Amino acid sequence: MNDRRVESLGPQLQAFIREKQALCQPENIHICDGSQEENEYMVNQMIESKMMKRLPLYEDCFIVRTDPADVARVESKTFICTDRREDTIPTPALGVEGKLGKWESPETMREKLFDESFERFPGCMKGRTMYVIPFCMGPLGSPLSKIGVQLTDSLYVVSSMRIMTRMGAEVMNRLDDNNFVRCLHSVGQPLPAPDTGYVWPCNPEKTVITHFPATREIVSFGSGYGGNSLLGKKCLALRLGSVMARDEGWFAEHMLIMGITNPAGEKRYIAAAFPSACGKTNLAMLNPTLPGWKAECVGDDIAWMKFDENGVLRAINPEFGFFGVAPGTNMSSNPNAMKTVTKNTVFTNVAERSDGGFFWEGLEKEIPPNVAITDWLGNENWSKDSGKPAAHPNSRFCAPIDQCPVMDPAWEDPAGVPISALIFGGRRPQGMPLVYEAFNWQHGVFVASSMRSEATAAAEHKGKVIMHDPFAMRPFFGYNFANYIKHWLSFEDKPNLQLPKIFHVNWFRKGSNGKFLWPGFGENTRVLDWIFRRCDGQEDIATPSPIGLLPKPDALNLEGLGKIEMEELMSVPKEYWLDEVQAIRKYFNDQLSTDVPSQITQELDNLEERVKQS
Ligand code: GTP
Ligand code: SPV
Ligand code: MN
Repeated sequence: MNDRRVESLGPQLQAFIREKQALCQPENIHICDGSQEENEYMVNQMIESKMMKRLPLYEDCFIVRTDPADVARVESKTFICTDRREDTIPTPALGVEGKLGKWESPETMREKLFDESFERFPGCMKGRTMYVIPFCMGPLGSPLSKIGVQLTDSLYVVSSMRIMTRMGAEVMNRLDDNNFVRCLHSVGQPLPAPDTGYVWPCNPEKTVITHFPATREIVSFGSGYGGNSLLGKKCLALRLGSVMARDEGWFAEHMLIMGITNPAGEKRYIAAAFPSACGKTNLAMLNPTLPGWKAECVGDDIAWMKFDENGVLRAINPEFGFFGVAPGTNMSSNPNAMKTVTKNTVFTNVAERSDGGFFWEGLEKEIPPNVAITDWLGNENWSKDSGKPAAHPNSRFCAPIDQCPVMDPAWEDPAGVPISALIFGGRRPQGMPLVYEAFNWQHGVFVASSMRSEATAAAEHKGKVIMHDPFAMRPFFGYNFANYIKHWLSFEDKPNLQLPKIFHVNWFRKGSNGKFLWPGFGENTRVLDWIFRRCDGQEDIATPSPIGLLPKPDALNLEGLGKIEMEELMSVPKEYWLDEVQAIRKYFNDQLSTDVPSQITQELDNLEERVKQS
């Protein structure tokens, strides 16, 4: 079936499809055109098979429940495959386990993926259809964009890729047969599926997510969820993206992009990197609480950035949709997300209401009384007395980006938007002030390299440990982190670049009562206001501290806020920072050993000296 259409494709793409068809042995091949009719047909198939359910309260919204064994990205099963190990991961100190990615040789990994004896790809699509998805990361025709083709046996993946990327016939027309990223994905479960009790095919025991930078290939087996299966996102846009960025002199980062306009009508764009589930979507769609300010969204998860011929750093959002964390989203924390997700949206692992609506933690005050709730596992009459969450903590909405009411007018500009500031941050319950500015580019790269954050449900980590997550990229580096730091540092030496200022923020500091010291969300405008004024060159609002430049005591606009414990929120406790310096030093020594760039060691020594002197 569909043979005539395959034969009309370019020889390289044809060869790719034929080779994988012979390997996976699907029943059919379907080349996706991305049309509305095609999507309706697929949605109906998913509804018929009971994998998907309509949420009748909204327009074309659907709910999907996964197998509880397949609910998040799996870092422990994610590999980058290069001939030389040191191209992919730093060499840790003797006896230390490397935590900056996983490496395998291409030969060994190909055997594990494609050899019969490992029971992965050979015959894995028997009884299923192989869908061919041409997709573009970035605006069609932008010099910064990249085209990929994903083969998959998951209808959920096709439908989600249609939301998350520019996908279909128009991309196929523009595809350069000699230059596309080859992506292969299977849920890893031929039909008839074994009865797991869930209508969600997957194969957790055999799951692997693999990347082959040399041949620009991605191969993913066994998981249908998010970053494991929507291969344009973390796999292409970040892991292979960071390799392409290194080779071609740009940046592929885990960053939101937004525009902010002050009451005088001046506008600046910023990009901000926070680890998974640490506030990118919320900041990207910010509803400013300060009068006269405007915030507009360009992207909420990934930024591709390149200096233009005038030395201005320009950013595009390679995505076309939001795959956002549901819990915590409500009309007061993120009204713009709430407005975005009431049509054409697929919800995964949220809870369902008896009136045909959705529910998750944080919506308690926004649902009608007396509705019954079915939790994400399908248990009816959920009650919070059960002590278990109704929605999985990593449950997500997948929604078209242009439905967001605050998209920036330039969000699809093929040239990208000009970036004035780069912001890094994580969940730091202690010790880390609300905001500080790096002294210069090299210090900023050090600050980003030594970032830490409390673990979240976006990956398989247990508990709330404070983990190192440099650049918020730990799960997404496509090559050796030591070389990644050097790539960032190298821009300081290039002539005529307008290097953005670098900042660090922390919305998550807690007081002695265990409560957040800062109200966050829309009130974060007050921090952006300070950052904006620093970018404008205002000198008298910052004061040096051992860790960087802090706002002067009255420099943050706190008008109209209730009582804030500013001293506690902004303090830089000496004992805490001496420990922090030790932790960072140990991390670099353990994880990068002799590969630590000398500038980073220098910055760390300087930091230690300044803290000791304080
Ligand atoms: P990924 O999509 O996983 O990359 O994550 P993200 O960085 O986009 O995370 P998101 O914005 O969805 O953050 C989700 C969590 O952060 C929710 O639990 C929010 O309630 C919480 N959060 C976001 N902004 C703030 C804030 O300003 N203050 C506080 N206290 N919590 C926040
Ligand atoms: C993240 O975990 O950082 C995400 C969600 O943005 S996923 O695409 O599942 O990786
Ligand atoms: Mn993310």
